[in-house]
Amino acid sequence: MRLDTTLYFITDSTNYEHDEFLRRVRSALEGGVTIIQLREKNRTTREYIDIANDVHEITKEFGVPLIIDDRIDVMLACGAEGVHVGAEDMPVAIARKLIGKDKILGATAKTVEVATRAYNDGADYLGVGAIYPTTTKVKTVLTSTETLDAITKAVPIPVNAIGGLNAGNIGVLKGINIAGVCAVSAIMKSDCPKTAAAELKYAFEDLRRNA
Ligand code: TZP
Ligand code: MG
Repeated sequence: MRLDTTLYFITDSTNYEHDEFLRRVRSALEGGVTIIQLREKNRTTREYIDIANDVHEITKEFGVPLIIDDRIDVMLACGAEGVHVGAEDMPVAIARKLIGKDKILGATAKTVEVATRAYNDGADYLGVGAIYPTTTKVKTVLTSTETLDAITKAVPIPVNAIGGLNAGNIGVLKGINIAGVCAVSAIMKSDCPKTAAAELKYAFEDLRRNA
C-alpha cells in the first residue's frame, strides 16, 4: 500500500462505544484521510488486537494503510501495514529489524538530531510536534515551527506536523515543506468526522498550493 501522509488521522476510542468508534473511523475515511494510526493507551493486548482487526477490515476497504501505535506485536497480529514508535517506545533501528523492510515504520521526532537518527535507522516518515498545545492524552512538549522547518530540510522522508491542528489554524505551517498533517481531536471529536477530514484536507492542500 502506498504511503501518503497528506491527512494522517490518529484515533482515540476513549468515550466511544465500539460501534460508534468504528462508525467514526469509517466516516473519517469517507472524508479522505490517507493513513490511519490506531492509538490505544488503556487496552489489554487482547482488546488492542480485537479493535485493530475491526479497524483494519474498514481501512482495507478504502485501500488506506493502518499503522499501530507502539505495538509491533499487535501490528503483526492483525496484519496492519505499519507501526509508529515514539521516544519511549521500541528504538527505530530495533523496530525496523523486527518488522522487516516492507512494513511502514513511523517515528516521532522533536529535534533535528532525533529526526536524522530516525531516518538513518530506517524510519519511513516522521511526526513532529506538538505544534500547538493539545488536549489529547499525550506526554509531549511544544515544538517550534522553526524546528519543524529544520527537520523537513534535514531528512528526505515525509515529515508531518502534529498537535492541536485543525483546518482553522494550519496557516502557521505555510511555507514549511511538510508532507501532511496529523490530527486526533479535529477529526475524532467532530460531529461529522467525514466533513472535518475533508475540510482539513482541503485546508492543507490549499496551503500547499499557495506555499
Ligand atoms: N503527539 C504529539 S501531539 C499528539 C501526539 C500523539 C496528539 C495530537 O492530538 P490532537 O488532538 O490532534 O491535538
Ligand atoms: Mg508511542
